[in-house]
Amino acid sequence: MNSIFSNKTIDKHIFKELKNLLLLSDFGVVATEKILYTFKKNILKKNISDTKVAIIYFKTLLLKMLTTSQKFEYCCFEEIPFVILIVGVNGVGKTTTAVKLAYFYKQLGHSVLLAAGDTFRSAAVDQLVELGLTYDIPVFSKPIGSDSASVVFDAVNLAIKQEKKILIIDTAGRLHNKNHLIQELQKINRVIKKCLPIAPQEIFLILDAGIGQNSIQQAKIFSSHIKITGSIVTKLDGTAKGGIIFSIVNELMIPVRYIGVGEKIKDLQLFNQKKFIDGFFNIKL
Ligand SMILES: Nc1nc2c(ncn2[C@@H]2O[C@H](COP(=O)(O)OP(=O)(O)OP(=O)(O)O)[C@@H](O)[C@H]2O)c(=O)[nH]1
Ligand SMILES: [Mg+2]
Repeated sequence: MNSIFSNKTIDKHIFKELKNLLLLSDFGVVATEKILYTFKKNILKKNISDTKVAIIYFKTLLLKMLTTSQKFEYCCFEEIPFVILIVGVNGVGKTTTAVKLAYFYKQLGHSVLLAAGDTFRSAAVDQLVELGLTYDIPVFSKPIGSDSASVVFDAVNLAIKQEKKILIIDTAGRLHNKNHLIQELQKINRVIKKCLPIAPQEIFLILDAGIGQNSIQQAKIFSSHIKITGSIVTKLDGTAKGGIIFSIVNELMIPVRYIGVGEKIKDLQLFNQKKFIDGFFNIKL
């Protein structure tokens, strides 16, 4: 961004270079066209020729785009237990993120229970139990092969009985195009509601920033079957440019709530739009 805006004046090349850069940074065609259309229109209308002015306008435009689409009720944990269901395709970081989230809330002083809803993969329960032991967070689990919905049913009842403030349910990775797996997720959702009609208060879709625009297809299909309340974009510490966040927020109107920035327990951050956009430029507004 800085090198594109390093010229003294605005000319037609800048629009083309911006378009290429946004596409290469995973903004996707729809968000890229929308951003450039508004940028170009206003630059020409307001007769802006100074790149310093243009860069400030461009940053403001990006920020506005994220903030207007990024509306959500922030959870206040009034109703307890506050149930968070973690969903997503294989390997995107669901289990790690569930534990990072649990740790994050624990540090804020909340009582948290984790539930091992992934009963498919042989190592899945062990992975969660081990992480729970490491960070002193209780984990409810049943042996591998148990019905996932029955684990969830017992976990919600236990969280109610023990008056836990937050219950975070990890689930098995499922391909968005495998119908029976998506139906199983709907069943888990129904079972939670049976125990606690207002729950799950949050359904977080975990998306891997490293796979770029493929995430959009995943998010479209998941949200056509289950009400996703927010997304957590992981692996932003890698080579991913992060433009995918604009597509998620703009095209799908799914707010990005947290971002994963590494493999360590503290590598989870509340998504901050302004900080995120600043990261594209290395220049503060
Ligand atoms: N660099 C980096 N790695 C991450 C991040 N989040 C998760 N990972 C890594 O991604 C890998 C998969 O993480 P898991 O949490 O096991 O993923 P999952 O979605 O639960 O996987 P399945 O249960 O097999 O579907 C692990 O090696 C994690 O350490 C992140 O934000 N940054
Ligand atoms: Mg997992």
